[in-house]
Amino acid sequence: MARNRNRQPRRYPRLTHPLVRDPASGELRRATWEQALDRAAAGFAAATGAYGADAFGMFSCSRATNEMNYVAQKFARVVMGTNNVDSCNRTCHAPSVAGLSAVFGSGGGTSSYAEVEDTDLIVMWGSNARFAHPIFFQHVLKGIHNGARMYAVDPRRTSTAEWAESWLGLNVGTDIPLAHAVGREIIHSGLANRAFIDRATSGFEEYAAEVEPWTLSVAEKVTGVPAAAIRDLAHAYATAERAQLCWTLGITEHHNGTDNVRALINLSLLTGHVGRHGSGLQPLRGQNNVQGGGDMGAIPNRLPGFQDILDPATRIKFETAWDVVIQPRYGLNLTEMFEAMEEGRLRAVYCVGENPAQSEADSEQAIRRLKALDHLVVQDIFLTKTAELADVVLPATAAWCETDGTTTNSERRVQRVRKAVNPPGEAREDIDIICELARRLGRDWKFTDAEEVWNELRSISPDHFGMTYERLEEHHGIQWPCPSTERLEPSYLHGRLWAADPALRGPRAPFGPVKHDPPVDLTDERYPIRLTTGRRLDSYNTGVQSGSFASPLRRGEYIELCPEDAERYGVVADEEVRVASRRGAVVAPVWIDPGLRPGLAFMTMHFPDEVDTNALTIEANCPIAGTAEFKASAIRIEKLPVSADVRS
Ligand SMILES: Nc1nc2c(c(=O)[nH]1)N[C@H]1C(S)=C(S)[C@@H](COP(=O)(O)OP(=O)(O)OC[C@H]3O[C@@H](n4cnc5c(=O)[nH]c(N)nc54)[C@H](O)[C@@H]3O)O[C@H]1N2
Ligand SMILES: Nc1nc2c(c(=O)[nH]1)N[C@H]1C(S)=C(S)[C@@H](COP(=O)(O)OP(=O)(O)OC[C@H]3O[C@@H](n4cnc5c(=O)[nH]c(N)nc54)[C@H](O)[C@@H]3O)O[C@H]1N2
Ligand SMILES: [Mo]
Repeated sequence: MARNRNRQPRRYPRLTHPLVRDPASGELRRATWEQALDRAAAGFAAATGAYGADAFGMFSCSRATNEMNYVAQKFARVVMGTNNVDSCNRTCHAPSVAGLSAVFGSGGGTSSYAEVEDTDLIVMWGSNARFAHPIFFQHVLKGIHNGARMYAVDPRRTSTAEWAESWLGLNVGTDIPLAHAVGREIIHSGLANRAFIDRATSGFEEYAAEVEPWTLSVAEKVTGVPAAAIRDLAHAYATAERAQLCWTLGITEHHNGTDNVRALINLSLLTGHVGRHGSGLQPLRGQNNVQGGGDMGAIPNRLPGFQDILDPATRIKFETAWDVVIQPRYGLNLTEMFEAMEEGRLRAVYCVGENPAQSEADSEQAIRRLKALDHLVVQDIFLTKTAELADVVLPATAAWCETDGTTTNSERRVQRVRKAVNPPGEAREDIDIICELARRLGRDWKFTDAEEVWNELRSISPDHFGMTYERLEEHHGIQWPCPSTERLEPSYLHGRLWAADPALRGPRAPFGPVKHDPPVDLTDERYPIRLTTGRRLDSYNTGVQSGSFASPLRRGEYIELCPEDAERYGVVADEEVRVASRRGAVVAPVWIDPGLRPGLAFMTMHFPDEVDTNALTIEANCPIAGTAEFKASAIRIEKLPVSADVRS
């Protein structure tokens, strides 16, 4: 059988000089900065000149600094005149932001990392933090050491679940039934926090009616989790003095991701586990600065400081500061921009530090749409698959070691990053490149350094006003909100909900009576296996950055199956099989994981040049947040004819 043991991922060349597509040969050729910038700017001007400002879209980099994201969204809004700006938040935690904002008015996680060390219960729901958030997980381990209990809710018995007191191995896409059964059990056992519900929430009766049919035994049938384990989680969560409910993509990357998030928030409202030290909600964010990118306004519906574009007073403030008229409507999000490419409404894209040709669900469709653009400019540190499709490729510095600035982590903590090494070749800072393009398109922008950008942001974002670079150094990072230069706010959000004085309590937090809605890509006789996709500790996203080092510890892509399924399909470890979904097919070797359950398979997204997992996934999007259902596809596996071995 074909063996893949020694496969190593593709290494991407670091970009050291600009590239421009030669019209005669169709090839990307080395160009001077002047040539590349002129060509990039001319293409943007041509597209918007012919089709209007909304024919332009910007993808902003969640690996880069806050300052870069601030300048990027300002470029879209001020230079190009559109709110079409977004980032990778759309593919991961947009449902968390949408759900939290709808309930609390703010999209940030409510607690701090340190609070998991000082709590009584940690619930890791759809999160493999041991692999994907190893720094946060150190705090979790300290919490367990300090006596906290931990529960894990995940279809797979993950490395995170290994540390838990109880693992609830649910069927993919059944989180709402599970959460509703937990809620019903809490209500029926008289463990709901009536005082908190009465004083700080709304919509309890409607919620109680919605969860009423979800008895433990009904939920057991739908979720696959034993009734006793559901009951145990309900009692542990409701009776804990303090509890942290943490979630990630197992909750959000579904066609109903925002509803899933609401189902979890409901549990915190039911028990009062929010707005106090040690009790809160932690959506552990994805890329190192995806929180900051959104905070800086690199999203289509918010201006910097998470201020709503639809609010006229906010718009006037920014219009005055930026000397521009801001469109009084939300722009297109990343998902909608891809749909607009298909329909010919979006003609030019400026893609900074994103690799959508490999990270979007249904990659064949995504590549076709990118190819249909009149003008694609990619600004990256490596020659990615997306860059290979571009008209102009601009080499940037790597934010994490070659630039100055700040980033914001998932506990809302803004921290300094500093330039440690010089960039290779002719690579230039992201902010400088954007300003060069702005100058060619009529705005004479020049920032002396990142601090000047930051101070401009501070002047128009009350949540950041108190964070001078000096104070960020002094306090080793500061969490937002930080409206004053004199004091620091509590490390957790929404303490107002507990205020004795109703006038200080602010708006009530509404329960969300959401309904179960199973995955869109149904399993059937032809596609009997549920495929879920995710991450491993040793690799990063589409592998562009992590692919550049070779490690004997790292295995490439596999289709992971449980031993029973391997036997059922007559396949053995390392055997190459064809994996097919309703959208595409790939060939991958088999890995046997006893942590999976029958009918469930797992693949990563880390080695798309070798095995393009996203050729299989479905672009079924959450209507509220636009996030695709990466976590639930239907597949089948087929044995390959013996002659196929020859290819390896
Ligand atoms: N090492 C490493 N770390 C990373 C990354 C990386 O690529 N590599 N990427 C970063 C990014 S961008 C992000 S967004 C985060 C993501 O961090 P995580 O969300 O923790 O990572 P995933 O592995 O994508 O998914 C988490 C878990 O969801 C489970 N799951 C699947 N379907 C369901 C379901 O229906 N219900 C429930 N409850 N769970 C389900 C999966 O089995 C998986 O264990 O990680 C960040 N950190
Ligand atoms: N099947 C499947 N697909 C998924 C997911 C899944 O769970 N399953 N998860 C989704 C999620 S959560 C995410 S976040 C996306 C990730 O999707 P992407 O963001 O498209 O993928 P990355 O590989 O993280 O690409 C980031 C790019 O930024 C570049 N970069 C890094 N630093 C800098 C810098 O300082 N400046 C510039 N200009 N560029 C820089 C890197 O070289 C890289 O090309 O994938 C999504 N796709
Ligand atoms: Mo992400």
